[in-house]
Amino acid sequence: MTDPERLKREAAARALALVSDGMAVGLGTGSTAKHFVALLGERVRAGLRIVGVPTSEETRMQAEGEGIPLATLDEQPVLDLTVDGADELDDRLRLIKGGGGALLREKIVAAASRRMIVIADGSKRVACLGRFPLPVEVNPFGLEATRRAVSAVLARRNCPDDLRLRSAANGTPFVTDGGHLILDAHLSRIDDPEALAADLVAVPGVVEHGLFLGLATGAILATSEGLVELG
Ligand code: ABF
Repeated sequence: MTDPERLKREAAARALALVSDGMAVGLGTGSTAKHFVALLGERVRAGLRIVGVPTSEETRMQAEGEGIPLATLDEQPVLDLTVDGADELDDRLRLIKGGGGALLREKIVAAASRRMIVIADGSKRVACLGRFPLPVEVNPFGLEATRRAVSAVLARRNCPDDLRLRSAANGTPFVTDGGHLILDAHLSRIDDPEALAADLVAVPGVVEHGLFLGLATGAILATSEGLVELG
């Protein structure tokens, strides 16, 4: 296993210690969450009784393959714990998520969870959010009008107007599990995440954005010097 993968697995293994019998657990998406789901699968096969709620179709397929009992969020609307990755986090546990395109379900699941623990390697920790492009999930209807409205928000917040429609590997627009598109905002830094988040959700065509504010309750970061826990 490469060094970054080993660090991600260490963070995932620490998060696994937070899971106990009878819990409803939100299952994140991405390469770090994938380690968590794999380790959780081992525990389930050894007798742990939990129910998982996946945050993406990709995670649902992995969890099914691991033999983890699954429920929908409608069947299990309150979760004890969600464990998920992040693209960036700051020391106030504010996050950018959505690089993998699963931000909408990830945010709905996080908001339905009593605890939301971020697992990541230490490189994801930043002093100021925004180096990672901020995903803005939009309805395909009226894409150009929505793009202009999001640009106007960025101008008002003194951010660069660099919005790029995300493409899939085959060059066609990337489509989320919910059938939406993603505009990635290349901002370099976000000085006031709360204000930007409020402005973005006020745009009618915006379905969600990748700023997760006040949702994470803790973070487990694996660094070459060992595990760092926040929150
Ligand atoms: C998901 O996976 C996303 O919200 C985030 O974009 C990404 C992090 O992926 P990785 O763990 O592969 O860096 O949690």
